[in-house]
Amino acid sequence: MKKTARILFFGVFAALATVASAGDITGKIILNGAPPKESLLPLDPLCKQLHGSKSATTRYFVVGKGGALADVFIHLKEGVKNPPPPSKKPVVIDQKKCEYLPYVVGVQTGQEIHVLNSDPVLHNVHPTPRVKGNPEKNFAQLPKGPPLKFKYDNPEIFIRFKCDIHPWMYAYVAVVPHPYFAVSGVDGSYTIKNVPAGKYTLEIYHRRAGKMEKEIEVGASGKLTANFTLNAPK
Ligand SMILES: [Cu+2]
Repeated sequence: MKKTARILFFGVFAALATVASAGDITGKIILNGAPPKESLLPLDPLCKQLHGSKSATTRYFVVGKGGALADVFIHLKEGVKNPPPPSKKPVVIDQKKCEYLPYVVGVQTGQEIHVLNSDPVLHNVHPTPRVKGNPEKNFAQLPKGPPLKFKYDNPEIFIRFKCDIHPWMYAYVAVVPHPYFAVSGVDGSYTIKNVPAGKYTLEIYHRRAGKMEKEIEVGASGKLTANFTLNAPK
């Protein structure tokens, strides 16, 4: 085989091997038992106006059909080797009707978080990390003002983002050192894409229902299902 042909041959082989050695992890998170009742948000008149006739409640347990549990952070706690660099695409959190949307997000260390203000009211964005080296910051943000940008170099689950003007406004950001994470949707399901073959500890973390973990192995054939059931607090 000529040298160029050989390089091409091995190039194609390597590309195929790369494709074949990564898989998606999918699953569903169920809450077992009835969640505690949510509380009404103590909206001020301006924020109340944005909600119209609808009231707003805390979002401690967002539960759908059959106990499907949203806002669970799922990530590979152990076993990731040589993670790729963080995506240049920021994770976006918006402020709408004086609430953070989404309530829970994941981000890779070094990846930017952009906080928008779609409201016609002033907010301030005040993350309060507890891990050393993750800076506490506090910025006012004008109505429909430019995005505020944040970035964390150290893993931390969760960093609380709050608004000091509206003391009911919270969002929770999970920072991990790789891109293999997801947050469950309103149907309780999640997908972590393109996980390299290998053995891992998969952890799920819901702020109120707690944590669980499973040892998993992503094989060369890809596709792995990992479902979890968390118990509602008594
Ligand atoms: Cu606010």
